[in-house]
Amino acid sequence: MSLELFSLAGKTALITGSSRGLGRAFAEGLAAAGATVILNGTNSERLSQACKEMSDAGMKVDMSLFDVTDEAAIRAAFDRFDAAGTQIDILINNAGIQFRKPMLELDTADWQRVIDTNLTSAFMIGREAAKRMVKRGHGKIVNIGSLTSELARATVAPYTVAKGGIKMLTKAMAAEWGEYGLQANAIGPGYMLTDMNEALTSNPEFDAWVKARTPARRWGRPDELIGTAIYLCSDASNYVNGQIIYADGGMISVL
Ligand code: GCO
Repeated sequence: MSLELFSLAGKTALITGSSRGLGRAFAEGLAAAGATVILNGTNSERLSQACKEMSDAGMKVDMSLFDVTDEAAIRAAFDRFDAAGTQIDILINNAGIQFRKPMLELDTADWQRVIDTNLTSAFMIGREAAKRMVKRGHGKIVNIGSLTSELARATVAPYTVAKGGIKMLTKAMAAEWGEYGLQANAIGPGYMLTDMNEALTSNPEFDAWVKARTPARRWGRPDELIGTAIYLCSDASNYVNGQIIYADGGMISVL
């Protein structure tokens, strides 16, 4: 048995929401494992900058600008991949937003926007990728869940519901696509040091709560998710399907 099992050499990975945060960490990690990575986002300037930085660092990288909630744009992106002969071997459905407000005050439009971005997008993009992966008899889909895939926190209901849905969508993907040689799994990050959580990390009470509630007694860094991502995107996990792996410093395992 060699570490070749974890190599992504010759593979192409599409990572949604990857110009910054967790998505950028996944992109750099998979590139370091040998993959060609395709960055995705909706901000052309930020995406181009990320692409340049990674290319200048010697990584094999490309970019695909599309809104993960726009079905026509998703289909057009995959048509472009087909026309260019680009085979998406790995999909990481990472794109997501957060919107913190108590449900009694929450507008339905804001609820729907979070569900569309964090959950329905993973279905739509997963479907387009799987249509092609099924024909080839192999493919890896990694959906990004959350601690809120299991536990609810007040004021983040749409995010929680979407991430709970991500856990079950992952199982549904395994149920329907496992027989065609695809593996669909999920990663459940803990409280990570990202832009999305800036309002929390800069709140002394919340910061203290995270550190007291987490066995590791600290926030996680985006790069600490890379090993789990490489494992789930590589041949090392070919008999793992429908699972969610929590990289959360132990938080979800303790009261
Ligand atoms: C929040 C946070 C969490 C984390 C992460 C935890 O407001 O509670 O944004 O949702 O981001 O998802 O796993």
